[in-house]
Amino acid sequence: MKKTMLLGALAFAGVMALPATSALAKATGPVAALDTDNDGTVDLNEVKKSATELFTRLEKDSDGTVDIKEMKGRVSKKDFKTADPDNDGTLSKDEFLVMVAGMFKDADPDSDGTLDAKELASKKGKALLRVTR
Ligand SMILES: [Ca+2]
Ligand SMILES: [Ca+2]
Ligand SMILES: [Ca+2]
Repeated sequence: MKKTMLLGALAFAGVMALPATSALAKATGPVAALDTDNDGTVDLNEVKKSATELFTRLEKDSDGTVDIKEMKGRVSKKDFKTADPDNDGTLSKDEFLVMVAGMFKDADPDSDGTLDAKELASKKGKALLRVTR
């Protein structure tokens, strides 16, 4: 009985492993796009990884910072200002990631450190996605 269950579990694991490596990944949407460890939720590390890639993409002139123009309306003027404590009109990668972490917290009302599909679909979740990918 035990052996059968183990074999069943192994077969199941094999089936589960397939979609993850194929182009037809199980879920679509923002969670699936960001969920690199495939646990069904998005944590701050996953968001930061994607946000870092976005920062590099936005940073057209490669001077190590993004200005509000390079942000292309992804954040409001007010939020940009808040994220720029040294007021030099640009966000360094550190400033950018601090902003992203703050928005992650805002988007996580149950404070469990992860965002599920519902949290990402909220207003604050969407705001976070705009600076994440
Ligand atoms: Ca995850
Ligand atoms: Ca700055
Ligand atoms: Ca949460």
